[in-house]
Amino acid sequence: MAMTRSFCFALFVVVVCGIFGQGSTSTASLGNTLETMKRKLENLERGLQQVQRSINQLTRCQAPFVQLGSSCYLFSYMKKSWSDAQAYCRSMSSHLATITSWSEDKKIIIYVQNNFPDYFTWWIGGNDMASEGNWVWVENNRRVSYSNWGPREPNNEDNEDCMEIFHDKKPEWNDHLCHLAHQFICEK
Ligand SMILES: [Ca+2]
Ligand SMILES: [Ca+2]
Ligand SMILES: [Ca+2]
Repeated sequence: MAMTRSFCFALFVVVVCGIFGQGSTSTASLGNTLETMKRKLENLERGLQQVQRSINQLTRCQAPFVQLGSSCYLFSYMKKSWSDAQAYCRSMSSHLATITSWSEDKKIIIYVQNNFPDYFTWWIGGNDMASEGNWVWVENNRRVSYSNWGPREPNNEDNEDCMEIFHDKKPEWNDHLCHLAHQFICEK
């Protein structure tokens, strides 16, 4: 009888240990599965964000804007004063173009030469309205560092405070009278 009791006790221990042992294995396995699913969800979320960025990029630059390199421009056939041109650009969620490198300048020059050979003047975003001789971009009020002024420009003749690309023999920058109506280039 004593032996039967010992045997039963041993059996009980084996069964209980088995149940609890299996339980901890299942818990660990569930934890691993959840961890894997979490990683997959995180990857999926990153993928979706990437797709969203690509969609934003594609829809950001639609006609009448054109993509040149990493920026998006509108070359306007309309003629407006510099301030009206900037207001128009703003109404199109953009600003008069900020040209910050020869690489960007060259892309714009080539585009203008190829597509608008008969258009000679284009307002862009530089101006020295606030302080004579201190040229800033209207987009962000940052100082103009890269520049492509023509010979003896800017000359502030009759108080010229607005920047244009003057496309004669070769396209260069000139300061001109802000109230004059010119074509213009918006950027976003
Ligand atoms: Ca720019
Ligand atoms: Ca000036
Ligand atoms: Ca000038």
